[in-house]
Amino acid sequence: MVYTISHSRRLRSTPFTPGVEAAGVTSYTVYNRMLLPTVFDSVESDYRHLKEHVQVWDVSVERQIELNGPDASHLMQLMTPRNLRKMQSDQCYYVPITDEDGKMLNDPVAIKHSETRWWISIADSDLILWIKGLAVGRGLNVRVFEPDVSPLAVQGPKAETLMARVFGEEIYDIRFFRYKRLAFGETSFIVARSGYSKQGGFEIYVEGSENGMPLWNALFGAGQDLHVRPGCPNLIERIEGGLLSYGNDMNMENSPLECGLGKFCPPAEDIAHIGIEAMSQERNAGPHRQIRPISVIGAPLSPARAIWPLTRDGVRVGQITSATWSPDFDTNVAIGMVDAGHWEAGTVLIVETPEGPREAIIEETFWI
Ligand code: THG
Repeated sequence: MVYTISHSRRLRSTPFTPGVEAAGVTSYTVYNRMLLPTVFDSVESDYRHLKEHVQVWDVSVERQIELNGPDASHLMQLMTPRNLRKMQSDQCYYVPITDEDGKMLNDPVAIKHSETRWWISIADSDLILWIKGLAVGRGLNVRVFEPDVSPLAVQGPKAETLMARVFGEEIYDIRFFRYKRLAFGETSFIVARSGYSKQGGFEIYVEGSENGMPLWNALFGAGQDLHVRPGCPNLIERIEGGLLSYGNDMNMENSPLECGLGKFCPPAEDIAHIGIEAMSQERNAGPHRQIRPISVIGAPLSPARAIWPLTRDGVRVGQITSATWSPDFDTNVAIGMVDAGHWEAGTVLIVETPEGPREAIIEETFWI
């Protein structure tokens, strides 16, 4: 089956789309109503290259929502169980966003500019509608809008070398999940040490769409000898690393504890956030199910496109939500949600794949 997706204003291109298309993108997905490349060469050769060299990723789909005004910090803390009290104005935090039942609405990265200005770098859900509703409903003095900001990620073991050539030696002083504002030509961008891979790297928050292609061209111009290539979040690498995908591995039926994000939300009764009652009840009782790393035994499987049910003695005990073959670990790697009593490492379950039933083993930790 070969088909294309019709483009229109509703399915947004990005400031880097001309570069992505000239470089020969072969597959896109849609994320926040915008194009997200998923494959350039092949998923496996993109994976190999990501782990050895350096890639430039158009992750404009990580749309920013700006909170701007006197109540910005209050609104930010209202939305997340993560304690923001000690967060500095050069930090980024991975923050679960929960509804009134303590269920996940999104799992963005929050970027703090100041007490009165934040960006929320969202995963794939219409979070801006919830935030605007909260701001209006609570009568908060804050503007909530999507600024013209498009993240470009530089990922891989040679990311530091490439970034230092374009932005200078200050790159080396940026710590994990911290940022600096660095000059680029006549303008400057926020550059954070972060990104949706475990290979290390940076995210550049490109302000002004017109600055997109000049930055793209500068990175490719400076990195020829480093074998720089365009890339994108890689399915194999992100499963090996246990990076969760909202809408795939969890959705608004799941809590942060179920998602294994409890470490980001230690109990803090003095922090008023939406869903706090539900979360403390769940913390006391323990979550009913949890995300686990799972290996699926046998020959290489095609990537999961839908849920694969997990059973034990014929009884449903969970589901695999992401799965693919891992060349480096020589097994099928997967992320799944497993019911309490069945998620202990070493437990053997049966998974129903499109290629038939297979043994599935709960792992202790993700692979990288
Ligand atoms: N970067 C930025 N925005 C994003 C993503 C990103 N928005 C969408 C999506 N990705 C949000 N989801 C995630 C998931 C995982 C991480 C970041 C965003 C992540 N996790 C690390 C981990 O789990 O090892 C580190 C978390 C931490 O220690 O704080 O990086 O990628 N801008």
